[in-house]
Amino acid sequence: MKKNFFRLLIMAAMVIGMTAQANNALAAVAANAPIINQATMWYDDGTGLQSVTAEVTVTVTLVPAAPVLDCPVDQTSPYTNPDTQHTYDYTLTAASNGPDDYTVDAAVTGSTNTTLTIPGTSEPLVNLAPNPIRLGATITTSGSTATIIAVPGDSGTPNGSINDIAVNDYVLIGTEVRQVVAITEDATATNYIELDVALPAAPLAGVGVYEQVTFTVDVFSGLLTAAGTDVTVDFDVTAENTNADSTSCSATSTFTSGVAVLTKFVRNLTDAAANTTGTGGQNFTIDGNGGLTYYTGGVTAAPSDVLEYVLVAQNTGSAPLTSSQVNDVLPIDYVDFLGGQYTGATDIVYQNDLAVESYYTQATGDDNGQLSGAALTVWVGTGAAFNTGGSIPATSNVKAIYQVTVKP
Ligand SMILES: [Ca+2]
Ligand SMILES: [Ca+2]
Ligand SMILES: [Ca+2]
Repeated sequence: MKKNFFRLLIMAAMVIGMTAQANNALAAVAANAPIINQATMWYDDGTGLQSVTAEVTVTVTLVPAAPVLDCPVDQTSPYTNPDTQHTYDYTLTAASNGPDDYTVDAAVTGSTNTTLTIPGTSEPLVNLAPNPIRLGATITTSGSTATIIAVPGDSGTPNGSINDIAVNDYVLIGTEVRQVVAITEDATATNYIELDVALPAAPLAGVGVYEQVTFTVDVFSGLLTAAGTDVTVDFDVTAENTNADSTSCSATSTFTSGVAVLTKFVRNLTDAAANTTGTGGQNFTIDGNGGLTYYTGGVTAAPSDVLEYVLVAQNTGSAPLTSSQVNDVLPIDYVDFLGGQYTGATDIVYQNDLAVESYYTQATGDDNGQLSGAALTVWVGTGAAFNTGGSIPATSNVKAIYQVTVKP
């Protein structure tokens, strides 16, 4: 009699010892699993063999572990406005042996050439609801198939989930992610989780079943402070459980910046000598005429001389310039526009970034160039059309060319 009673005590002690030890290592048993031990005592009280039983149930405690966060790769795109945005994808996977609440946070850790670190500008946005989010988890017992996973009960009245793993949840088992299509709950016996697609093999006992969710984080450029220099935003995304075990991802968003430099060159086509005092000379080939030098200053002109202007729109930045157009206001008190000078009796020459020429009229609406009163407009760059500016690639230039006559 004494011996049996002693055995019961030993069993209870073993169970308690086991769970206490589990707190220091990765759990092999699911939280909330009921460990039921029953002892029986046999004796003869003179009327024959009798028995009494004693039962003790121990509920396995939660062993918290830092969640697993799959980190995205860095993103780069052209800066277009202060809310230029990158959206990053994350996967958050539970790692505790039972349900735990995870808080996801995002914060800028460093930035350059942007107002982003100034309060009131757009901080990264975590698109996860609810946040904190509860993720379920359990650990297999024996008896699984490849699609029906055997796990302990969660010691409660059936409530539509097993350790917060419910139908439609995604779970990671080994290296496989599956969706839950059905569960079978039982307060005291083995519970079952049915998967949408079979695993490669039935899991043995002791394999984690961890709920997984995906979410996105939006990262913004903030206001560019120096054109032509890229904006970089370094940020961390951190997921933390209720025990403050956390996992972080660091990433860098780069927003590239183009910068436009417009330079105006001129040459006196009538009087070559008037160009000898020119400064800032550069040679251009225009509509088949090569080798002529144009100047940024110092050119002289007499009444009735013909001048040719070359407007060079240059992108010295690292990103395309979009919506590009060149506008020039003619000094009509002194000059008259001189049309019909180019191929096909056209009025304006356009050279793209590969020096391929197009010829435009001064009329409005028929092509990418027009003269309206004193205002000359050329819509330039790749994809340009009438009234629509195009894109000038990084470190390249385009040109618009036209002629005027000095008033007599
Ligand atoms: Ca339950
Ligand atoms: Ca869940
Ligand atoms: Ca035109």
